[in-house]
Amino acid sequence: MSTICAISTSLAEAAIGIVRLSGPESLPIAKSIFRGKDVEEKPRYMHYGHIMRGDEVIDEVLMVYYKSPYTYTKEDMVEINCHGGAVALQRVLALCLEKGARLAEAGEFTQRAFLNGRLDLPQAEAVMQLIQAKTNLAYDVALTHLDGDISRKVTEIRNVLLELMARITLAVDYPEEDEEEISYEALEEGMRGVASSLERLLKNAEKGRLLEEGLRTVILGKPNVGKSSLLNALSGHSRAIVTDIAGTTRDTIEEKIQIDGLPLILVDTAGLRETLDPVERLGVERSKEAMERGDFILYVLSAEDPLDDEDRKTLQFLKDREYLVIINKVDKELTIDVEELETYVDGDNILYSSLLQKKGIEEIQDAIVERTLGKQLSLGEPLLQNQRQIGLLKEALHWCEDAISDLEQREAYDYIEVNIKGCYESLGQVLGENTPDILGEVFSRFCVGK
Ligand SMILES: Nc1nc2c(ncn2[C@@H]2O[C@H](COP(=O)(O)OP(=O)(O)OP(=O)(O)O)[C@@H](O)[C@H]2O)c(=O)[nH]1
Ligand SMILES: [Mg+2]
Repeated sequence: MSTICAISTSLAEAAIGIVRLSGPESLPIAKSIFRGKDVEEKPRYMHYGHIMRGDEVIDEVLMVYYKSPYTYTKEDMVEINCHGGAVALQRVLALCLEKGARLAEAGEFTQRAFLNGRLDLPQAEAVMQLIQAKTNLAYDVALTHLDGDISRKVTEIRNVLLELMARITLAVDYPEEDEEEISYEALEEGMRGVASSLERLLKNAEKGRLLEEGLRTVILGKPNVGKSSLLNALSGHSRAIVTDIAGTTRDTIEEKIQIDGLPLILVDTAGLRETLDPVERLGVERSKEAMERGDFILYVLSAEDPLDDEDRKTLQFLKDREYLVIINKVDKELTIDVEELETYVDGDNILYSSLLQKKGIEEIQDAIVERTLGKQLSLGEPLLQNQRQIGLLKEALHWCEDAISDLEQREAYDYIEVNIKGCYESLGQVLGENTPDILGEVFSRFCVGK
């Protein structure tokens, strides 16, 4: 294995920067360019000294030696804490290269950590996700992946599959053993359990997508109820024009915002009403399209307007959607019939605001987060975002569904086993494995030689 090195920190002007080495030659290379106390004797200690090219001082540094296998890559590693900024770092790096290290490729330290078994593949992928996270929420999700939540869940599912395969193998290959033969019903039940676990993971992954792309949140309601005021309140500046003229917003307006790290694409729309004005009518059409394409709907009503048929028509659609109803203008007289409203929508989804007086905005923000990601995140199920993993899970689900339909048809066991094995192997690829040791598992579990 070659020894790799790289600048592991930013090249921007900074107090310190780190050049990192990994591989068997890390220590010899480091010793050949370091003048200071002997680094070999005390791993994990910071050693003060200078990086030298012959008699020339290159930089004043602190150096740490990490002894294999207790390192990030499980190989011998050295970290040289140099002065920050591009010059010092590039000088030290160049010297390491001269002494025989090779420039690391992108992600190569983490790749080695994976190849040497310190991280599994989803954990290695989580490292990249951590570094790339743009919001607190995305970062927290990546942390749960680094902690191994994906592997735990996938392994749990695989263990079920392994058990089923082992019992099939036993029934097919060793029919003379008096272990009770597994029934079609039991197999079917097992595979249905696996299917629903996979479906849950994939459904959660849909939430993961929202974290990356942003939750399309469409603000709907009749003219003049305060839709544009809501967009402005949530985005914290005057993005959309607000007037007391009904029909002010004629086209959909989009604005990217974040609430507690949840990225949102807010869409303000033209007020819903029957109108003869051709421009406004087009706007209303677009509002309806936006409603279709939205992940989440904020339906705004005015406290002083009774519900009308236009409202009723839209409210009916909300049941099947993720939504909140916001009764705005509560600074005015509350003439809206909340009881009737509750025949259309869940009372828990109704919030009150006075955007004019800046009241109720925080409650709206909290409710959006809670209703979209909050609940999901606290469930403790992994929130997958990685397309490779999602693709493999879909593949696994496919095998699983094939197995179930074969079971329903009472196909031969070894036929069914192929599908179960396909499912198992797809999941193995999630973890970065290729060859499952099924036979070993059979013998260890069932003591056939007995
Ligand atoms: N009293 C009161 N007025 C409000 C409140 N929120 C908004 N308004 C006023 O209501 C009027 C309409 O607000 P907008 O935000 O433009 O309403 P809209 O739903 O976007 O209207 P259209 O774009 O025409 O469909 C403006 O004059 C706002 O100042 C509120 O909480 N209380
Ligand atoms: Mg408007």
